[in-house]
Amino acid sequence: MKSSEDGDKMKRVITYGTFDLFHDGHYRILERAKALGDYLIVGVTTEHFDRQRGKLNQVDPIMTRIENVRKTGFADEIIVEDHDGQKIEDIQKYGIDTFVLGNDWEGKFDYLKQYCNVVYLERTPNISSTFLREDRIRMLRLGIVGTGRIARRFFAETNYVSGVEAIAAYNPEKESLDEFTELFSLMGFSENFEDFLESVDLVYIASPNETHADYVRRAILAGKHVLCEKPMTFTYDEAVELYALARKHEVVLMEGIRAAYLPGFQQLLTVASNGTIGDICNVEACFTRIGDPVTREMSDAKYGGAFMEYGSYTLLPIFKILGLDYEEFTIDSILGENGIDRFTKVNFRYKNALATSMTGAGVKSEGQLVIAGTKGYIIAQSPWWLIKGFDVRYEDAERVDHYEAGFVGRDGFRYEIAEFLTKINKTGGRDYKLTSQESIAMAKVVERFMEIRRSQQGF
Ligand code: C2G
Repeated sequence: MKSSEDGDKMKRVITYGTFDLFHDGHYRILERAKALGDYLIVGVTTEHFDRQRGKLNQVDPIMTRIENVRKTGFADEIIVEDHDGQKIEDIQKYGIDTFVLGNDWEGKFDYLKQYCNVVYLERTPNISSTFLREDRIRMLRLGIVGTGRIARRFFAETNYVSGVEAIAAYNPEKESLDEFTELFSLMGFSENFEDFLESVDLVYIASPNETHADYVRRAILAGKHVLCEKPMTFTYDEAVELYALARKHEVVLMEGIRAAYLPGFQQLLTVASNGTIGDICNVEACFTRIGDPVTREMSDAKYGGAFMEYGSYTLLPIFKILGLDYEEFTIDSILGENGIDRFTKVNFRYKNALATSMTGAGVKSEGQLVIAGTKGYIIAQSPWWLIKGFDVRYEDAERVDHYEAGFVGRDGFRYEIAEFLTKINKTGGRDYKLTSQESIAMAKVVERFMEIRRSQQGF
């Protein structure tokens, strides 16, 4: 182990964080970091740096966050972290022996091992209310239902949204649950769903499609805010019922159609509506994937398949751009060998426009979103559901206006989570990114799709 520059044997430890809405998870990591040496330096992030690294929704200003770290009495020195690459500089500058972060960052900072020890301490699994403030905005405790692939990606992104802490997970399948909770230091519940609900303020539901609605209902009845993966329900009536139930219990219910919350998608909607391409005549959205044949979406003839898996994405731009007052819609699918729909087209007729949703599972096409107008068209290339930019093109093929509206992170979950918190904390004004009416309208198409597929499958 290195000693510090002036030759003293004092062991120097450094740790970093936002320390927003200070809670006992923060307190405990500082306490344990301090115990690893003689001198603890704490780096507190600036708002600008957090924005740059894509951390959303901070509440406390930096002075408050620094003051909260100071009050613990563990920090011998507090510094400000304001740029990428600073950790390497600080470690060398301060002669650091040990770098500490919580194990929600496990592996991410291993590159610092060439400079000092890197220690990931177990994050505090169940933050208590000891440090939670009484203010309107407080740290909210999140529970995750389902512990599969999507839940893992979702969990990683919760770290980038301030004001929420994932603390618990639920899955009746114990093996998958244990693996997940061990990996992320969460409390695990595999038996009583109500006990799980009791321990959290809000839930994210990422279980198999057919279990969504029941979990949503039970969570609402327990007074919890709910973010549910799409499709939330299979019927129009059930969607109406669940949103009404959420209103009655004064909780937020949100369907997790990630594309709706991405900054680039908001910009695309603006350009589509501000006259740039004139009157809109057609919207065409396509999403296909040749997935692994053993996955649920590729093999479950009842609840999987192309439309169930990707239809929420392709319906989204249609409903956002042309609205919900279509005159009629028709659905056509071809089935694969195992009974799933391999390719499904939904055609909408509006008074002055047409639209098509195309989804494929086990088939590949150009996954693009094209919006045709009387003055030009918008084209967002695959993967437009993770939109980072789009073009506006005109009759004159030479003329192309390019719009960049990227997002930070790999899969954009943090924007959806941030929106969920904004709604809960009522800091975001009117609900417009994905309204309950739009979500209900999607359920209506899903319902019709399921009827047709059942008759095609012969049951
Ligand atoms: N932490 C913890 N237990 C919790 C929550 C957080 O041990 N229940 C730890 C985190 O792992 C981190 C520290 O508390 O080590 C500060 O967490 P945040 O304020 O969320 O800051 P973070 O975004 O983790 O900062 O340069 C910034 C750092 O890279 C990460």
